[in-house]
Amino acid sequence: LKQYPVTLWMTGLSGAGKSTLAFALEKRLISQGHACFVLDGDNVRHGLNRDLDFSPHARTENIRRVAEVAKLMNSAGLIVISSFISPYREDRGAARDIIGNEAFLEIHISTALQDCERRDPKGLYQKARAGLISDFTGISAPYEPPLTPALSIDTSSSTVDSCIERMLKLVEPFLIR
Ligand code: GGZ
Repeated sequence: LKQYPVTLWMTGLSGAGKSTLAFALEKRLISQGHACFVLDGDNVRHGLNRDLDFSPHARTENIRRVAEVAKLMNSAGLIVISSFISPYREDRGAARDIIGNEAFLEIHISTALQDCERRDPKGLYQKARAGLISDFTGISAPYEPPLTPALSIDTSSSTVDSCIERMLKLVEPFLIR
């Protein structure tokens, strides 16, 4: 074993930078010889969770299934980096209970709504403002920020590299050289 398998649970708005940081961190960990895997909307919502939309109930079920998969991957020895909006505090608490408190590291990607909306990489905020997407997080659906995250990262005021360094420091105690 080259790591104690933990789950880095990233939460934050669409466009906050979760995926960018998740894949950059995965690349760094793999280059150091650590087994890890990113779970995100692209590999989960198109397959396992293709039956789920963005209603509150479906988001809760999305997060529950992701947490169960993360738990399985942790028990297979992998470090998991999960990258979902996971807007509800209660759902993240349930994920923590499933994964295990000692293996759950919550990271708030805290980039402000106005910065996410200014970036709007997929044009989704513009569509949400125009009423073309309903229940859009930050616009017409809630986001409940974590109260006591292990780490809080605002990607509008730091480089990707400096964000990665902070996440590496957090996971460092769980890496075995
Ligand atoms: C929020 C939505 C919505 C609505 C589609 N609300 O920036 P993206 O595009 O690539 O990431 C967002 C993704 C969110 O899926 P999650 O599984 O992370 O959400 S949750 O944890 O709340 O279950 C966004 C896109 O899906 N998207 N419609 N209405 N984001």
